[in-house]
Amino acid sequence: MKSQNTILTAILTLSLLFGTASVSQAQTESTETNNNFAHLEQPLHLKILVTLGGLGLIGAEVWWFLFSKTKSQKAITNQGIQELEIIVDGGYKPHRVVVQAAQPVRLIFFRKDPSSCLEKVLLPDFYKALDLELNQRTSVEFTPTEAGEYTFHCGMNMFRGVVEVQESNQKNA
Ligand SMILES: [Cu+2]
Repeated sequence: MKSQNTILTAILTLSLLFGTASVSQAQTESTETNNNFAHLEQPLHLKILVTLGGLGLIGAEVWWFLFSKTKSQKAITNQGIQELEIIVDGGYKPHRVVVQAAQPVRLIFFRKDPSSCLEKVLLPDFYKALDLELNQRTSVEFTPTEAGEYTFHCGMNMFRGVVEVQESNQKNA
């Protein structure tokens, strides 16, 4: 429900923005015909600048995705449980968690972000759903049986993280 509302709001905001843009465009055009301000059109270098800015943003985003993928963190085993704290603040930090298979895992979500988007975290592969209280730590425990990559995400699937389960290398430990 909430997600639908958010999407609706986003669409409304966008259409408002476009609406405003076309109105100002129309005004510009009428000014052009009425007065002698012939050069109201934006100069070419400005257009290039805007285009380059956009490309730069796209590049930054791609770079962030590639770079952030390497930002993984290994869980530390404490009394037989692999434990790791994940800060929930504009996403999950770290958003890639490395654990060993066949050993209990405890993830502690520390929510610092008031946005309702992040109030829930779901780990569908482990059948877990958590409600996160603001400025509190909420933990979840599960034991991954097979190596692989398992995603966790917020209620609307906008923010995601990965639990990377590695083949257990200390079976007799
Ligand atoms: Cu969300």
